[in-house]
Amino acid sequence: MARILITAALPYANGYIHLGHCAGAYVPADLYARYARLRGHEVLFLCGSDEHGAPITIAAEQEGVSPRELVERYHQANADAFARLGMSFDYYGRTTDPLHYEFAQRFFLALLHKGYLEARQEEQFYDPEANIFLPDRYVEGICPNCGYEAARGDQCERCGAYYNQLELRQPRSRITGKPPVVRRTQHWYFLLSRFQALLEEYVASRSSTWKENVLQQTWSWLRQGLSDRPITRDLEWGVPVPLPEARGKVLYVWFEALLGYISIAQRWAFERGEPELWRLWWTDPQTRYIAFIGKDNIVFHTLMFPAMLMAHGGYVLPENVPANEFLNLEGQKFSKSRHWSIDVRDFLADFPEEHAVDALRYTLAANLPETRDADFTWHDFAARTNNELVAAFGNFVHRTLQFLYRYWDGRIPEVPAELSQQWHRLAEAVWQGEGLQWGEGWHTEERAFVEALLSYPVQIASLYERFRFREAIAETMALVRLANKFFNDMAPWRTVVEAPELCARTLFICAQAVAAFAILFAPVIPLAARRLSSLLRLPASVGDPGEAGAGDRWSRAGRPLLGSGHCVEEPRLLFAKFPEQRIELQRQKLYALASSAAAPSQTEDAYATVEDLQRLGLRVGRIVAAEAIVGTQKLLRLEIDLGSEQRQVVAGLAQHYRPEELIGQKVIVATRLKPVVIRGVESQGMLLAAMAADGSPVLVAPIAEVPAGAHVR
Ligand code: B3M
Ligand code: ZN
Repeated sequence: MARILITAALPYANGYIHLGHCAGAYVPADLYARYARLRGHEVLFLCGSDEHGAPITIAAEQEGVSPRELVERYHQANADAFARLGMSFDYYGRTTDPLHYEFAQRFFLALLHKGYLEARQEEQFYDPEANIFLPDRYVEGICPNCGYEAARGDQCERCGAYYNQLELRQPRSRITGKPPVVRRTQHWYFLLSRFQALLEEYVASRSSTWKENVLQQTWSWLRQGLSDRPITRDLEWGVPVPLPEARGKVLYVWFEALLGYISIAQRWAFERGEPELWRLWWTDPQTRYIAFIGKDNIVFHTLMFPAMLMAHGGYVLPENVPANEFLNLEGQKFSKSRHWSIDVRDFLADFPEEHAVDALRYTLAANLPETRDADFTWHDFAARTNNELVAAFGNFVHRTLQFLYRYWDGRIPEVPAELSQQWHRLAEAVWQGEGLQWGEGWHTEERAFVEALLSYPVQIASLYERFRFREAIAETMALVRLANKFFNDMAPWRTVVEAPELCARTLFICAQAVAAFAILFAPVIPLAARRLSSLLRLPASVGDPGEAGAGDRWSRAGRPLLGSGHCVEEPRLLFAKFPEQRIELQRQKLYALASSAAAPSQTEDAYATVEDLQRLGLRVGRIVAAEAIVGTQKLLRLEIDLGSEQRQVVAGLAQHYRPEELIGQKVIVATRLKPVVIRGVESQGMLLAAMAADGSPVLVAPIAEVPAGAHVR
């Protein structure tokens, strides 16, 4: 058995956790942690709140509270939400923990003494009115690369360029709105460039198991060449830099938050009364460390954190960093500012039923953005619950248990001892990777289904091991469909009268399948799995799939765990369908909230971006032919020369222009609109026209000679 350390990205304590966060890092991490426990591995699963940095101080200002009040509110709220969502963290800590301050400061000094930190004088924007040096997120200006007017101090949200804040044009302080002055200050740099070769070797050694999206981003940073990174900031709120000459400075949040993974292990050990136990997990080379994160944290976990640990020495490095892509919501990006979000706490308030948590976990897990962005829709949530959890899985379990209860008083039927013995032998062979030697006496359908019960757990385990959770869950549900097919094909409602022995065998096999599902579904719908385990009165040897210890219970799935005569409880439904009107209500609530927030406001989202404009593909065109469209009063069919090509456009101009007066006119055409057919004529673009005072359209044209096809920017 292995010792597996699992961390999930520490969410900023500046807002409520929403479903997008869950699909990014947290549900995958919990699936893997629960699976690993079921394999009998020793697991330490850690997470906690990231409570420093500009994301906290800006949110605190926006909410009119202190950073301390902000993190107190959201740390607790998120810890509660995660717990109710079944996130099985062994500890959910926080970076305002004094243990964290102490550890991060000691770590900083260790790197300083080892010569991996260097103090450098540099120029930085300073807001004389607010009397504060301006960290990157506190400066806005015109992007030096693409001209975006609301670019942040370190990276442009629109074109993605990284730059030094001093390169911003027309910079302004986000605190006072005034232009800042440039002042000299001193910051300590982590000499990341020193680790270029070691990191290339480290990443190369992991390339066969890391996900493509993680490798791409990591190698692109390595190919550009790593530069040293400032790891201190002129901020009040944060972990103070432990040097007398660094008064008023704190550790850069991304430097200390990563160390939070270690300090939370220290807190966990301390609370257990074994304060040194954390070392076993973080410094023993036998530990396997898996870091689950969202898409925009990759290089901090595949380059920055490993380099910090290499510099210090003695720590295990991430074996894998399985980052997910983004989850969208009803086709749009999650957005706090536009209220386009479903916070976990809101979901739990609207769906208080216990099976709703499993339904949400199942919906998210079955559609994780593992290799590309995915989309959460309320329709999918209802479909997954009603058609898969209720109508497939719940149905199979219920009719099996009901049959046992009705015809065998809830006892597992008697079958020839040879059947169980053979079955156990076959299971051993499967997990040893050997071929199956089937004996006599199996009906064709029995053998096919028992073979599936033996082979699927092996396949599904392999998918979990490779963090391919969508497929793992799809395979588990595929096995459920095979179980339903087996039940239907064997028709126990008929054989109970016509062939009772065959019926007994059918129900014996189905009961073992139900027991298998209690294990195989445990990582993704743990509450239902637990309820099912108690319905089955699963013997202690199988243990509660959610608990640690008790060896490799996963490999027991698919074996005849329930002996003849074993008594199960009276069946109770595991899931209930969600009625359409309840789902429709949620959709309406989402749109209502979003439209209230979408009222013209000064947030970035209200602005279009230059990129939006460019997507229209505006170009100069020359009208070379024009004619009225027969049977319409308003429409003209135009042929437009765009230099490299000619387009046909339908325009509502017939009441404002005679066709002959348009010939030769230069106009502006939106060329990248989806072609549409209007009254049988395909229109491959749109002309720009201004509205005159009387509302009539006046074609917009260039005021000087430009060639047909010229791009409009
Ligand atoms: N808090 C970013 C985020 O919330 C950052 C992760 C830190 S992990 C050490 O996704
Ligand atoms: Zn830009």
